[in-house]
Amino acid sequence: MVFTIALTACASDKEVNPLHQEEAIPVTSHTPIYVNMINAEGIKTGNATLTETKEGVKILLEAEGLEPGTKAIHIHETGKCEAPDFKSAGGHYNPGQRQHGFNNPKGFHAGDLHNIEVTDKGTVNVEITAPNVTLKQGEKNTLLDEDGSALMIHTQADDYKTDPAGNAGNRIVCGVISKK
Ligand SMILES: [Cu+2]
Repeated sequence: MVFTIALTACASDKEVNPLHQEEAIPVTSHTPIYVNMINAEGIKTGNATLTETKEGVKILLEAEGLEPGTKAIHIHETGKCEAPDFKSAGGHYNPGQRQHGFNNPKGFHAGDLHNIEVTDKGTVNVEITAPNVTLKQGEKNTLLDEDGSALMIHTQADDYKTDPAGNAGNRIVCGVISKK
């Protein structure tokens, strides 16, 4: 019975969850976004689950079949992953019109993220928090704008400084972030 009530509340845009009313968190932001990650051959190589939290958007990323080492990962501006080069995803998501890089005085992009480590087995299994974006539609920094956005892994590490893309090399894995 309690479960039924919770489901009903989730269907509404404006209701808060009756089970946690003191927190008054909008129910829509609880809906996770599931992302298929595809490689340059267009084959699924992993997945990501994005969840709205108080700290920002939490990204749980799992992937395999990658070259070991430190890799850049960013959120790009367009939710379109056309293999092999993924240029279709555009530049970094940057609603604040800043330059690239955490160590750039004119930085950084909302879509900038910290590098990830791919294991010797070619796998990655990480939790990343993107503090400057949201899944709430209608906000200036939402990942779910009209054309969505994309989660992108590169061949090399991000130097956190070089505009516009941190010298991160080619785009190798891409996943569309969108409402459906
Ligand atoms: Cu990138």
